[in-house]
Amino acid sequence: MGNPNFEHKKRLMPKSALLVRKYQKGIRASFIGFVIMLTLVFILHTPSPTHNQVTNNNNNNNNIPLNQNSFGSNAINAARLSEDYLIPFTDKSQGVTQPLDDGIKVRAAMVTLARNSDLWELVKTIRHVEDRFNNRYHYDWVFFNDEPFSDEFKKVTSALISGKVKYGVIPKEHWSIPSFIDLKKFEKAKKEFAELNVPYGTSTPYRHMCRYQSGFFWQSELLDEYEYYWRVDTDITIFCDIQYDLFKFMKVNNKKYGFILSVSEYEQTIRSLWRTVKQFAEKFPKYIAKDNLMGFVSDDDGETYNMCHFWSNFEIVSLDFYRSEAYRKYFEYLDNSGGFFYERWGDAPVHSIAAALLLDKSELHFFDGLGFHHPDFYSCPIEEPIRLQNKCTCDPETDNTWLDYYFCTRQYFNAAGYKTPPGIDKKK
Ligand SMILES: Nc1nc2c(ncn2[C@@H]2O[C@H](COP(=O)(O)OP(=O)(O)OP(=O)(O)O)[C@@H](O)[C@H]2O)c(=O)[nH]1
Ligand SMILES: [Mg+2]
Repeated sequence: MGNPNFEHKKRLMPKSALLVRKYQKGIRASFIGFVIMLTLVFILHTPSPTHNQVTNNNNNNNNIPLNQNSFGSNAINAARLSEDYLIPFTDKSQGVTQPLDDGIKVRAAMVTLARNSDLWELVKTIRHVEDRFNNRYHYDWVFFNDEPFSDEFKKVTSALISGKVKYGVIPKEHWSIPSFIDLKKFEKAKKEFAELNVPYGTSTPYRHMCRYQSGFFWQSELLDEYEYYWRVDTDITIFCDIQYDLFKFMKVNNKKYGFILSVSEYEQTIRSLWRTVKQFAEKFPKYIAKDNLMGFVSDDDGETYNMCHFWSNFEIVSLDFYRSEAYRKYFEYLDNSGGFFYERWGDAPVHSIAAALLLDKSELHFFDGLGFHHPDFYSCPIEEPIRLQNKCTCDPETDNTWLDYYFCTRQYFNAAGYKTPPGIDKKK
């Protein structure tokens, strides 16, 4: 007779429990094995801490590791590898490719010229650029000012930016009236501009700004470590997700000058600019590129300027282009003529004429699919599937890109020999 209690338990136990008891050892061993296997799988698939840390600090070398684990980067790559990923018609007609993120960045930075008083307008701009682009890449951002930046400016901007931030004070000689300027002639010019109601025609700081953007910012040692820059003005908006690295794009496609909008210049402000450019070209023909883009800036093969220029409040440029002997000589020549002061030459026509004449036309690029605004004009991608894919928030009705009056993007496409997208004729 056995133990009555045991007998009782035995009766109450289900059959499965009896089986568990029978194979207890084997089950325990399999369970431990399973746990060990799970732990190994987990360890092998977790990136090492050193891999995670590579990004934010940084960026003095050519091949800079990009944090693939940073927000969105892998997701964007996955989306872009899918067959459904669309690139704008204009990228196809310009024959460019959008690079995939491979963990390697180029040496590049956003650059902003700003006053302390621009801070609260600028913070919105920084958010646009960070949210739509830089939160995945963590590129540096360099600020310049003709006065020291306030502590508040530095504190607020650096809190918003995901890369390294630098603040530079512009040397006096880059932001003052040079000794070769005849002050009486300068005052007379400003009076005349006041009568003509030329925008910023009487402003001296505005002239310093245009001259600085034309010939000096790229000389700053704060930019020595970079190969490309994106000019971000304080008063711009980006409307779409930018799903690729714009700087790497420049490099892999061998581009030196990238723009988004192109417009006509106010003729009064540059009365003698083309004459001066022609003198420069006659004196230094070796700097004029053989396969240049003269057709963008002139309708009569160089005789006169047609006022077309790239709107420089958005430009992504190879700094080596500005640092080149050709561009330095060009700027020096223009500057010595005094036109930045006696007239009111803008950096936009100065940059654009240089890009059109000193570069090979294949080295320029029209950016599409980004969505951009600077008062008072908009770039909003013409193709709806692109706007939806890139989560654009601009109203397509506002787009000025393809208007054939005052705007010059069609001129650019014609001069460069690229096909324009279907549908632009509705935009006349
Ligand atoms: N530090 C400094 N920055 C300036 C000065 N003037 C303009 N800037 C900056 O230079 C950039 C271009 O200046 P804007 O005043 O916007 O010139 P603009 O775009 O030709 O003119 P708007 O059509 O009025 O916007 C902006 O990022 C300004 O914040 C100045 O006197 N000092
Ligand atoms: Mg502006």
